[in-house]
Amino acid sequence: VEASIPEPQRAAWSRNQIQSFTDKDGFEKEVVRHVETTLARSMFNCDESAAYSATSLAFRDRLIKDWNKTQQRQTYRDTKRVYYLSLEFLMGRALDNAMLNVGLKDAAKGGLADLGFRIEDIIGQEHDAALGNGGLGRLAACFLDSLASLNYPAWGYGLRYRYGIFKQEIIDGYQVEVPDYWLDFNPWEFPRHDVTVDIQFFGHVSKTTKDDGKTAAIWEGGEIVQAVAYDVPIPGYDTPTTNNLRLWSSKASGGEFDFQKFNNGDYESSVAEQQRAETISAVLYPNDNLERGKELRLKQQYFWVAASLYDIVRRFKKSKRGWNEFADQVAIQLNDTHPTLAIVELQRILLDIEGLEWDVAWDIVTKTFGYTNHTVLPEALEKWPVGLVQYLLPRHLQIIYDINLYFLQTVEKAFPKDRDMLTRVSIIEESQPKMVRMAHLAIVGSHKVNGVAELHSDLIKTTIFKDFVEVYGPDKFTNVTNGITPRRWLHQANPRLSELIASKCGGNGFLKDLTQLNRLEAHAKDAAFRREWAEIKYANKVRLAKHIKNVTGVTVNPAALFDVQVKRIHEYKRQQLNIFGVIHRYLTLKGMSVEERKKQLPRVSVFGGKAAPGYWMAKQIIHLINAVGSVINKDEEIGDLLKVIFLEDYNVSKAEMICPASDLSEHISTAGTEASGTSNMKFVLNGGLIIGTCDGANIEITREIGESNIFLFGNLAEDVEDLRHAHNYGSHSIDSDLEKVFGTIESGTFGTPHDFSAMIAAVRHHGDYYLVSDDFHSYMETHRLVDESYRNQDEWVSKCITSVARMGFFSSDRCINEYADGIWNVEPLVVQE
Ligand code: F55
Repeated sequence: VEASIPEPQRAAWSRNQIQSFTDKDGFEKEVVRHVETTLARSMFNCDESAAYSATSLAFRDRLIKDWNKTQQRQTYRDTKRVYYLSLEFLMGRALDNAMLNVGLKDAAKGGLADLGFRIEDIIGQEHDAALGNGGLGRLAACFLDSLASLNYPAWGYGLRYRYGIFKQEIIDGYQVEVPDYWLDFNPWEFPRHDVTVDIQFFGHVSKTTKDDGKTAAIWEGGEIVQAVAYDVPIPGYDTPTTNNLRLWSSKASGGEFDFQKFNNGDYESSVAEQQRAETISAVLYPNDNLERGKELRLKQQYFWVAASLYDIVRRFKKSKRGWNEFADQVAIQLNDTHPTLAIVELQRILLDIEGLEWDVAWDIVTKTFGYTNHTVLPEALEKWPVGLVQYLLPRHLQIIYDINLYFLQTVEKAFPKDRDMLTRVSIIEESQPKMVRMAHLAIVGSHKVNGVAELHSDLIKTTIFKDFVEVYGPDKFTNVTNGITPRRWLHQANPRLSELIASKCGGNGFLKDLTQLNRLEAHAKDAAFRREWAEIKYANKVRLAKHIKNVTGVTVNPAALFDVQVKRIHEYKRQQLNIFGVIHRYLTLKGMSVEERKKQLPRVSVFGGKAAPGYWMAKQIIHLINAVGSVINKDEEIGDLLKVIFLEDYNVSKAEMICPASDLSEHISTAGTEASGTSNMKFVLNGGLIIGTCDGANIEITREIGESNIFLFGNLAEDVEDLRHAHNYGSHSIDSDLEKVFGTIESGTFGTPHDFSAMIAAVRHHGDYYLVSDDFHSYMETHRLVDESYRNQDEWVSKCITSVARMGFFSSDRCINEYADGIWNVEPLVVQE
């Protein structure tokens, strides 16, 4: 019950909010206050960790005001909201981002200096929020930044994992996984113990007859787990809009313990139940582009989806509108198929709880949802055994069957004699055991389906979802090419470059309208500007070199060409192609006279990325990279000419250091396999060139920056099928240079050859599915072009500047505006301050 306080009194309180700091002195006072009161410590023994905590708390206070106002404004204006449902939000650190977005980083820098700290050290204290695997999770985080920066009324919904993606250690060249417990001190989340939802699992369905004579389904029995909301403020850049990311945490229902059991003396099983409930949000599944069909994963999905929908529906109901207006007020985007049960859950709410007719409900559902696909790899497409769904969510399975029935009826009308068509598009796969195909359900339940880069969006229309294009027509399928936020990936990661760019682009406007980068183009030919540009790149390389020395003990020459491939380790991303290429380079150098060697360009090959713990081949690739590094890095004949570094525990905050330090980055997936890629965008935006295949967003990057500014190589997506066929059925001989590489590995140069035999066999004997041998020659030739190009530094730097000038398209702001226009039909909420 709310206390009845007169409205004018409330308004007065609301106006008279706590004043937050606006300058250095105000910031210092706040830090001291937090150290001495919130943290109950003395300024005399305030270490970096305490300074981080106090600084974060000061900025957190600063955000709360705008956050509350934003929520009030959105409620008051009552406009359509966007809900972004994602099982992953790979946020990275929050403090630096918050300081930059509210425009008070300089104040904090000065204040911390007065207190005896360097701001970089304080920022470095923060633990990454790593609630994601890779590209998909980081995309969700970039989208939140853009949604807030562009003033869209938007919420993110996710799971509050106790353990994010594991921490990677490299021990004797092998990956070892260590749990990432990140919640010890997290000032960026606000527990909402009053915002809870009871989530039901298991049980059974019975039928009742309602007053009007119609039958209704009742889902009863089973068990209840409680979802508790934790809210994270998402500040926009240079705007008061501060949106909300709501993460759900699981808890046993009925509070701390089941008191009935407790009172019956069954203390242990009451604690056990508590722990079982908490398991649901305990850990992020560490697989990228692989679905393993675990029961707990399905529980996670339903738990999160049901809590989110309950919350969304509750908010809608407060507006006192009719259901016919639901889709005008609510847009829900499904980040891949992981939240697809939301479609079924909304239909269940409308049908079973709100009592709407099936067709009326279904119309609302399909108008509400949009689905984004992120992969065509078959092993990543989600399918759940019908039996498992039946057991966990009996009512949902019935609804899925009904959705499928009505859908197949319409297909049959359109394609009367095509039984194969029905089998192919069915939501249920008639296999042993039967499976629910989540992508099919997501397509049928959404009004738009999008891919994440042009090639990928074309591929889904012509391959995995071809039949659905026939059923629905082509307009249901669309493309929204991915983007990245220039705030984090340029301004925050590379402050000096950002400043240099601002000096030529008429200020910081480019951070909100990235197309303004085109003003740089005129300066690519300016020698003085190029010198400044190159000097910044060099300083960034020095910083990375220091980090490399710190963590690996290897000294690298910052004047060498830094060649970087950092991303999840996966055969389709072809880190094996890269390391085979490195071995080939090594053999070539070894075969040279001392005189010849002197003419060669020094290189540092940097690798980084995690392998899914159960992905054996990916772990072998990591082992080979480390084995090669440990031989080459101590070969005195080679010295600075070639170094091979594996940086352990690649994550968002390391990416912020690595991207600005690369000369060349590698995006070399087998054509047609990488849906988009987003690190390609980050590297180019930071003034590095890329070597890549005609895949994903590489193609659009090429179109934007020009063919002469990118090193493309390899076979095209359209040739992949024939090439694979040739490996399996034709006569196919493997590139002789690649055979030399294999021979060297097999001779024991990099340790026990047996350790690497499976990687070689995959190419030689198992059909070379990822076409490493087909692309090896053109890859090596293209690396030769890179070397040649890098020798002409003026031209190289010109290419870098021109490329950056043409990267405006790849802002996630452009991308979010396309979703808002073409899929969500929402508009920004103009802020009048
Ligand atoms: C995680 C879990 C499952 Cl079950 C399936 C996939 C993933 C995952 O992490 N996928 C992923 O990161 N996909 C990537 O999405 C990016 C953003 O759209 C793309 O750029 C990238 O090409 C794609 O691989």
